[in-house]
Amino acid sequence: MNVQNGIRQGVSLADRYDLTKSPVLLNGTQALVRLMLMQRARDKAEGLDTAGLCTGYRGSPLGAVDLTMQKAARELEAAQIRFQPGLNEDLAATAIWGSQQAELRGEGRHQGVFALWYGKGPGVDRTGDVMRHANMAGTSRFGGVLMAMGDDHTGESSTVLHQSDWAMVDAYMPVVSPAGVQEVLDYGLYGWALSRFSGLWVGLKTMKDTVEATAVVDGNPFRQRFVTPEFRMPPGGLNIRLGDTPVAQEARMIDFKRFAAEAFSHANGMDKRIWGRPGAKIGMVAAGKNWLDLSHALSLLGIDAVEAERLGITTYKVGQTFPLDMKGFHDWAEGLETIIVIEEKRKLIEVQVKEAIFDDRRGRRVLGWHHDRTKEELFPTRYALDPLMIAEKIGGILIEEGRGTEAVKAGLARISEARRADNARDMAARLPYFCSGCPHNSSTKVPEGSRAYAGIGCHYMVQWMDRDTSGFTHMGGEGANWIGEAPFSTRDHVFQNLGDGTYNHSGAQALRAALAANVNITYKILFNDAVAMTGGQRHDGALTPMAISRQMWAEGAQAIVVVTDEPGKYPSGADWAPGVTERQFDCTEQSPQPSQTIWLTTTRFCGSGMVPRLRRRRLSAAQGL
Ligand SMILES: Cc1ncc(C[n+]2csc(CCOP(=O)(O)OP(=O)(O)O)c2C)c(N)n1
Repeated sequence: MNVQNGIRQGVSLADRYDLTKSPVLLNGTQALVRLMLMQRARDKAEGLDTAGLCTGYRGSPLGAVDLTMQKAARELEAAQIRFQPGLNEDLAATAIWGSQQAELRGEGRHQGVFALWYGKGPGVDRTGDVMRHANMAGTSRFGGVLMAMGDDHTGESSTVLHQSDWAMVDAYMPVVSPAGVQEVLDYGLYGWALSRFSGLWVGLKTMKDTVEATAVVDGNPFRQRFVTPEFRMPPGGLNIRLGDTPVAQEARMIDFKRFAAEAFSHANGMDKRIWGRPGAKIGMVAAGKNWLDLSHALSLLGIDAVEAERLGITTYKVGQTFPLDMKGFHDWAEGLETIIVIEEKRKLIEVQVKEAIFDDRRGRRVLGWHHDRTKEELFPTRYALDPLMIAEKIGGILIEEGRGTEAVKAGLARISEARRADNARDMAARLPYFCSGCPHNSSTKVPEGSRAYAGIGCHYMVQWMDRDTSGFTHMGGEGANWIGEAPFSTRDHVFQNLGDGTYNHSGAQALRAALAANVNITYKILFNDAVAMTGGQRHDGALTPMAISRQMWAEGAQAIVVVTDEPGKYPSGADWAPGVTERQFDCTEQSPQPSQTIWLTTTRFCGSGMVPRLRRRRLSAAQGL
């Protein structure tokens, strides 16, 4: 780097994908792009002809992966990396499974394909079937699979509070948990190395705190060297193969792959003692975002590395949260009397720590969700943790343990004073609403006496407007709930709103189910020509109102009405399904059709979910769902 008069010369935004430049400024999503480029560079340097595939589906906190990958198309292409937006998450994962099969039959163009899947937590959930199958089948030797799961622990931008770690565990996938942008790079490269070695898909946990963050990072692709552990491989190894059987796959998974992942973590020191030394009595364990929280909490209590050592405290940063490197953990925990696990949401590290020391009969205590003696809740499983709360809990434990120094007490007093002062009042609060001019403003109105269901998309917001709309389903279930409700309801008809992006992702299937069950429902397919809420992406494939009408007609919809803000917008020869009628926008009219009607509301304007953020907690439901 050239420095003149204290000013760095030659720094440009283009550096972020230039592997000859480091350090670089990256946000977490850009780091995923650079990560792929770095993997290719490492392979090339090893003389390996590999290629890359990135596919998945948008959703916060990974809503902009597709847009970011598309912007980097030139760099990716030059590195033999393909970006392919998925139609939905599970089909994208199936494509990733395919990428691991490319060399199986001697037809491969490369020696391996390293692959990156991305998706929001609910997208992980719907992908469960593929994850299990594909992880059982395995990865290719010079390929490897990373699954970047976008987790929203506080439901800020989601219809549900979610955590994907356990979905990964359920499919026997190792999980790595970066604590920021640097570790998205470091753990990402580790993840592919692990995936190649163990034959497993690897989960890369991302959260808004770690991926919607920007940092100056060391972007040198060769910064890490991975060690291959001594491991007794079964005949045929652990990677994907032809002619496999489900029984053999399960045995390979249980007897070898899981242990290979543990051995790989140990050999590469993924979990580390950070502060303190052997002989310490109190140990604190955390990973990812909670590691950042813990570091902050300790600083609030006036504890730094020197003070920790003096107090007999040691901290342990876990990089691979599953499977936990048991040997590494035992080495660190030797001599400890009290182990505190700071972990939000459903406990993953805590249960493994308890398993690790269950038989050792040394009376070591583990405090996590609950205090072991008082049974009082320490680190709740609901919602999330924050540094203040952690500091309060840890400060209390240190006092109990006779290590409550003046600095710790002063830290606690400052926190309690700050809480009393209520010095962080909300400056503004308002519920999110549609962008001005948004078509959903009028298209979500219902006739008097009717009621509607919402779904996933911007129109979810109508639930807190005066629109007689309450209740919703997950993405792609829209209207299927009425199949179960209708036979037991005194109401004979409902409206169901369905965004065009959701229709494309999976909603068409729910429509088919409603038609097959012959329930009385009017779908309003809200065509705004964008997947608005996640950033206004174009639809994958060619989706037009005409095509939807033909699809629905072929499925057997009884009537299809095009409701538009501009009558006559479509030319007389437009390729509508037979019998389609067009009418001007008035969604408060009673549907003239008896049942199973599709209203296709089509408009031109979409502001793509650009609701201003005034107050994140209240507004975020409108941001990305
Ligand atoms: C399974 C799943 N994947 C992704 C998301 C993230 N997500 C929330 S809203 C949305 C866009 C929906 O687009 P569309 O149906 O066209 O509605 P619009 O926002 O345009 O009104 C997406 C992808 C999600 N909620 N669930």
